Amino acid sequence: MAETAGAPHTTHRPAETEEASEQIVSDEPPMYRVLLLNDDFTPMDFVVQVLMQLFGMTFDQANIVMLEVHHNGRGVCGEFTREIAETRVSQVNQIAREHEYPLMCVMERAE
Ligand code: TYC
Repeated sequence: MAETAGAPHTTHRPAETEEASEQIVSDEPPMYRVLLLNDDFTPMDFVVQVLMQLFGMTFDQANIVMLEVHHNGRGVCGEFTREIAETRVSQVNQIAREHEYPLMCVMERAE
């Protein structure tokens, strides 16, 4: 069943035994972290432009995130609900492929 706005979000957390597992019910939707991954080919200024266009960052914010990725291998673009995160990941990967850069964007569940 599709989740509607305002519906409770149920998370099943597996535990050691089935008996010990628990259902956690929250009003908050699950959040997903969108991450950029480093590569040796995508130009720095292209990454900065993508962060500004798709994540609404200022030039200075985008530079900080780009350099974080460049130095540490990955960096956080933001945390979003699942649909928005999926859309941002697709948009980054699509614009990167259009320009024939290997830039990679992924998402992970934010706890
Ligand atoms: N490492 C790239 C370079 O030296 C720059 C880069 C930064 C690439 C962030 C990808 O997500 C990235 N041109």
